[in-house]
Amino acid sequence: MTRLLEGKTVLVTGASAGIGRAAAIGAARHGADVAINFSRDTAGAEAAVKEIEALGQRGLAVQGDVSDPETATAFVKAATDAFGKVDVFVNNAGICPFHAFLDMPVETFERTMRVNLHGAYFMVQAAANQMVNQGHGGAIIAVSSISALVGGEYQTHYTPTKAGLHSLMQSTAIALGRHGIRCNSVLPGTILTDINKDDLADQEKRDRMAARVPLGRLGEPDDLAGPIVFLASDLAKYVTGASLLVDGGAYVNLQ
Ligand code: NAD
Ligand code: RM4
Repeated sequence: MTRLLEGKTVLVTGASAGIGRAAAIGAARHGADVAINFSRDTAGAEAAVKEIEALGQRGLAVQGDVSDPETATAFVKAATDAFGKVDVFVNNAGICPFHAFLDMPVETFERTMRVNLHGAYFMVQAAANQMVNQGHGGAIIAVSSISALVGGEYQTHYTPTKAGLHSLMQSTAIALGRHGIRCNSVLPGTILTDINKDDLADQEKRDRMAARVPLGRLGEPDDLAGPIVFLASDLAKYVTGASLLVDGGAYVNLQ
C-alpha cells in the first residue's frame, strides 16, 4: 500500500471514538504520527493511542473541551512539543443533542454552537497559526455534514453549525491559500456512531434513512478515513475550498 502521509503529523479533535478515531487510525496507517484531542473518554483515547502505536507511529492524547478557546492553543502546543510540527489538522469534535425546534432549550442551542462552531473556529485558527509559523503549508479538514446542505426537524441547532463549518473552510481556504494551507470539508451522510445511537434506536427511522442510500447501507466510521486521508495528502495538492460528500449517495437521491 502507498503510504500517503509518511512523515506527517496529524491532529484530530474528538478522536476517542467514532469518525475522529477512524480518521486518526487511518492517518497512522498511512504513516502519520497522530495527536488526538478528547473530552471525557480517557479509556477510548488511550485505546486509540495504543492502536496508533501498534501501527508503528507515535500517538498522543490531550484532554480538553473544544468549546474553551484555550483548549485549542493547548492542543496545538502539546502536539508541537511532542512531534515538532503540525502538517494536518482535522476538526471533528461535535455534538448533536436531537431536540424539537419550538421548545429548544437555550443552553442546548448555545452548547451546540460553542462545541461545533466556536470550538472549530479557535482550533482551526490555532492550527493555522502553527502552520504559518512553520512556513511549509499544511492541510485542514473539517468534518462538516450532509446537514450543511439539508435540514433536520430535530437538528435546527445543529445544521447551522455544519453549514457554518462548510463556510469556514471556504473562507479559510482564501485566507490561508497564500501560505500553502489547503482547507476542505467532508460531508458525511448518516454514519453509525454514538452521536445518533439513540436517534437510530427508532427502527422505523433507521430503515427510512438506510432506504435513502443508493449504496444500500448506513455508513461506518471507517468510510470517512479514506476521504480524510486523501484530502490531507499531496494527492489533493490542488484541492482547496472544496467539500466532499461521503454519504453513499443519500444527498442526490430525490426520486
Ligand atoms: P461521536 O459521538 O462518536 O464523536 C464525537 C466526538 O466528539 C466524540 O469523541 C466526543 O467525545 C467529541 N466531543 C464532543 N464534545 C466535545 C468537546 N466539547 N470537546 C472535545 N471533544 C468533544 O460521533 P461521530 O459521528 O463520530 O461525530 C464526529 C463528527 O462527525 C461530529 O462533528 C459530527 O457532527 C460529524 N458527523 C457525524 C455524522 C454521523 O452520522 N455520525 C454525520 C455527519 C457529520
Ligand atoms: C449528521 C446527519 C445524520 C445524523 C448525524 C447526527 O449530520 O444529520 O443523519 O445522524 O448528523
